[in-house]
Amino acid sequence: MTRILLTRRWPEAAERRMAELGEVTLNPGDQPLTAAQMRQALADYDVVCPTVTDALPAEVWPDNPRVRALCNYGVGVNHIDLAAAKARGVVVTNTPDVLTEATAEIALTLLLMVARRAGEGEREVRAGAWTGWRPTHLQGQLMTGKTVGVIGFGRIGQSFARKAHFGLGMKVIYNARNRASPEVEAETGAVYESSLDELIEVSDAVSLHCPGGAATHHLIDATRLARMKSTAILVNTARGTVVDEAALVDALKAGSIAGAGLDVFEAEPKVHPGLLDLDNAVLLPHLGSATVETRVEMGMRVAANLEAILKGEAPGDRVA
Ligand code: 8YV
Repeated sequence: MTRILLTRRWPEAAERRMAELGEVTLNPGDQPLTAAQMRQALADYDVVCPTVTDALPAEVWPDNPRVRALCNYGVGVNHIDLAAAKARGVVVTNTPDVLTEATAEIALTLLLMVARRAGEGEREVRAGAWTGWRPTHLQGQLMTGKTVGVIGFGRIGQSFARKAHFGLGMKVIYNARNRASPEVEAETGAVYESSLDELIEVSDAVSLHCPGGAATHHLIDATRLARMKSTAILVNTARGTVVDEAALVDALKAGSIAGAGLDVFEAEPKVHPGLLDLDNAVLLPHLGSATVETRVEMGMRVAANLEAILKGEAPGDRVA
């Protein structure tokens, strides 16, 4: 019987589906594995299904791993050293597509929350500090008709562009390693900008949709933050490491940008203490894919990948 480990709690329907594929070990306490527990898991199981909270660097691998597949629950795989897995003949899969809309929705949520000062307003009401309507109260910025710069133009970046352009009437420009096809540009309403710095300078809001990892580490640093308009908003639903969090705190404090909406952080679940005091930052606990439908579908996608692997077929979402 194939020994399968789910490192965290999954929605019940998805856990049941995984149990049809082998002898499944669940994590009812939902505590993240330590590095030592992960090393042991790689030695004891045929299949490990990690999440973003499981670090899998080269050093964690035991000498004689039993694991043949890492079926990640999530699309981002920056927490897994893919070369180290590959070197050991281990197949790695992820769960694209099913979380695209949910993550794009969270980016839009953050954009509007920051622009319309929704976090501040909510805190004020709950604190009993609201003194009533007045013309000068908590004036934010209209996003309709403004320019949003999208950095990274995969499925989530494209979905966000569509929602911002066709939903909010925003002008969308994007920068990515590869320019999208004319069909995709037409269908998303997005215009390619070959210069990242130019995109950053002209945008009223910048939304990050690139992968994490070394190639994008601190892509948004103090210099790029300084290039942004003083009225601009930064939204990060990608990976915390894409933004230099300390530099962002400085920029927000100095008012060199207007605000930031963050769903991801450099050292999750730790949040830079400077961010906690800032009214112009909206902070969410990595909720990008957190809808009931999406989290079940992510599990089903893992199951589909694993089923293919167990049959000796190529899994749909192989990343290594
Ligand atoms: C997931 C995400 O919930 O899929 C991703 O890459 O960032 C999240 O939406 C998380 O990664 C689960 O592993």
